[in-house]
Amino acid sequence: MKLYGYWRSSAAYRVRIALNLKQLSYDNIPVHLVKNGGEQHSADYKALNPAELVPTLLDNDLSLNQSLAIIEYLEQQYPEPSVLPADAATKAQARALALDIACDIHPLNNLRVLQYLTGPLALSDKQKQAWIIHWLEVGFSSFEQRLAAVSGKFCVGDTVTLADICLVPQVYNAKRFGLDMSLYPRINAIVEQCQQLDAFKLAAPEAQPDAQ
Ligand SMILES: N[C@@H](CCC(=O)N[C@@H](CS)C(=O)NCC(=O)O)C(=O)O
Repeated sequence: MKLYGYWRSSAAYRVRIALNLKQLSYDNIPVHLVKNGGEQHSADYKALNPAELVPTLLDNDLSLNQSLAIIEYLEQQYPEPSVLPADAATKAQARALALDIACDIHPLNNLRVLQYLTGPLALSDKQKQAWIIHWLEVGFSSFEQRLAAVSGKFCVGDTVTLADICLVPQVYNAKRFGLDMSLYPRINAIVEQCQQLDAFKLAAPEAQPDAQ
């Protein structure tokens, strides 16, 4: 398998965690999101992924985008260890938390959105920062509240699920953007648990060969 990603991309980070949990080897192909105007916009990469976003996973003839679709594909192909609970209700809870991050938090602070704010919309850096923190606070405070009902050692009970796979990269992003994390004790405790695990350690941005 080949994973086109970027060390700081939280969506690629999700896929790296899942590949590591399942102990799958892969070739890491860096796509630099900033250098030369962003390699995701190059003709070669556009041919692979017309959305001009990372990650993209190649598995023989299959080319897949969307980190959660990639992880669900890995889950079906390589079911052990599972990252989705077997029980229907618990599985849906894990998916819902993952989607809270992947659909409702992450896209608002994605690079191209921020570039549009300060480019065509001519917002200042201060306004951009206010936008980033506002949407992170909205998303993290509801996520923190939801955890009260479902979390154990991890987001849903005591086993790593898709929700943790999404949470850890999003917290990495939030810290990079300067969010005050002291308001989210449940999130912090879960991230600390995850970071004890090799699969998470090896997937960390700073551990990637393209990290600068
Ligand atoms: N929903 C997509 C999001 C992909 C995405 O937004 N990737 C970001 C990096 S985390 C990206 O490639 N950004 C480049 C850009 O905005 O130009 C997924 O989960 O794979």
